[in-house]
Amino acid sequence: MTEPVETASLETTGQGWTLALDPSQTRVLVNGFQSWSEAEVRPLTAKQAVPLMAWRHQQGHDPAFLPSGEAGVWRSHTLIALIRPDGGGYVGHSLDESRSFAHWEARASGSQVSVSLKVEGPSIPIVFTETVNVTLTLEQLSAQLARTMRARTPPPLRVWCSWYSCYRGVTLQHMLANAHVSRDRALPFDVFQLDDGFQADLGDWTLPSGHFGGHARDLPVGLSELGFAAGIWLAPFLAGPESELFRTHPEWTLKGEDGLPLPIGHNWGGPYYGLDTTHPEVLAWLRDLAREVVGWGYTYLKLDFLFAGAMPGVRHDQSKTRAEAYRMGLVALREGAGDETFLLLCGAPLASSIGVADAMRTGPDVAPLWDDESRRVWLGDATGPAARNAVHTALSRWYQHAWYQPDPDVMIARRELSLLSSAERHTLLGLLDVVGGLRASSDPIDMLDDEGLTLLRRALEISTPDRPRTLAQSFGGAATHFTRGTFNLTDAPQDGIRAHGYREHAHD
Ligand code: 9PG
Repeated sequence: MTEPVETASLETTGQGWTLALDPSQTRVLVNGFQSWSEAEVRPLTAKQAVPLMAWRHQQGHDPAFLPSGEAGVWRSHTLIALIRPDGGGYVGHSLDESRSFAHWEARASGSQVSVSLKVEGPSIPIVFTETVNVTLTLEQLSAQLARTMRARTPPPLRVWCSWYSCYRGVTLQHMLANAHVSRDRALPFDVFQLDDGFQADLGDWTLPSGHFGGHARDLPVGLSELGFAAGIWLAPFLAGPESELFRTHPEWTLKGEDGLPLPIGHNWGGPYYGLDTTHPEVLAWLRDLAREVVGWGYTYLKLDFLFAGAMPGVRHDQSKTRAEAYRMGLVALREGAGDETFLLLCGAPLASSIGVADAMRTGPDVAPLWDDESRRVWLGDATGPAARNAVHTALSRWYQHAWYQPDPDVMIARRELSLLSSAERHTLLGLLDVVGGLRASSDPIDMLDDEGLTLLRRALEISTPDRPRTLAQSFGGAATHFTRGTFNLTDAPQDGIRAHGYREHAHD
């Protein structure tokens, strides 16, 4: 039996639909929980991967609503789309994620498809509708969510980021040296952004690390003399187990049922804790932190590992939903940073950030290699750093340009210290072009020869977001067929496009 499909917005905490769609002819578009979680476009009968390692469930996914791990069952956050071979189909979309999370599931059942929605938190307006054009309907509903949540989409910036060349070894000198060379080569960067490595520990943001060779507050003046704005990375919701922050305020962390601080992820060689963003003292500390860093001269903050504010656990104010707790922490950071400061969020729940974020990482980290196949295929984890993972997920979130400026992560134009082929570098360039949004590079500038500099200059050209020509076809489980060009994310040539390649369509 086929039930009628709602076309008007309705307030709900849960709902189910049975659709007259042939599962073997249907594709599904899903959106993962946070920046690094997978987004994709797959045959409905295929299997949604879930990481084998439990510790990856917190850091790359929502542990309270994991990917299914089952063939024919697809879970998605905020929205879901089912696509027929003619490009029509169904779109389900939440229209407010400021206090609630919308959990969608599509299931192949016999000769039909069933869709269910469960809302975690107070009831929200949603739309579930049939359409002749999934792409356009998804864009329209995403834009509607953006309007309701008062999305900020300031002009995109061009950013040099220290992470993908210095990693945690970054020094004050590295930053200034790259800024110098960029000025000498007249590279059109707006911001030089210091990433992880300058700080003594997670949470101890105002104490420098031993190797940094100065203090983060010393950098903005030097950058400003070279004509660049200053940006800085923080993971403001985290506390390292050895940090001053954790030692002095263990009561500020998210707790387990046993009342003890709850480790919520594993990186930097060990576990770490998350701050309880419903605690008034934590909120005051977050406001002060953002205000202090802006006071040092930073006008651009990359706020990372923000999923920590939304993990399941016991909070000071137990009346708050996870979505509310997250948003309280985020709003505190915005209040401290001020309205003028540019906030790029990363590792962050996506739709719940609309209206506070200026920009958002919409995929996992790029890396100077194409694929980490052992982790992706054999461990079921496509959230790790790899060019393929970044391209795959950021392309499949193209419609999110209404929510914030998308950041598909950095271009890698260098040939040294990189395993990427020329075709793969051009695929990254194609990604930046079709996604629009932020432009970033992390190459050591003096490592670039003329060819590298030309590639970098092209990567820094701002573009308007493109849209898929079709979602009914894909070369590699993502939105790959755009109006400006086609991506081949598979390991074999497709339609004359090299493996891992991008073919721009002739303009006519
Ligand atoms: C700094 C980096 C860079 C980078 C961010 C983020 O899932 N993980 O284990 C995981 C760890 C680090 C990571 C992403 C995912 O990188 O995306 O740009 O700022 O932190 O430590």
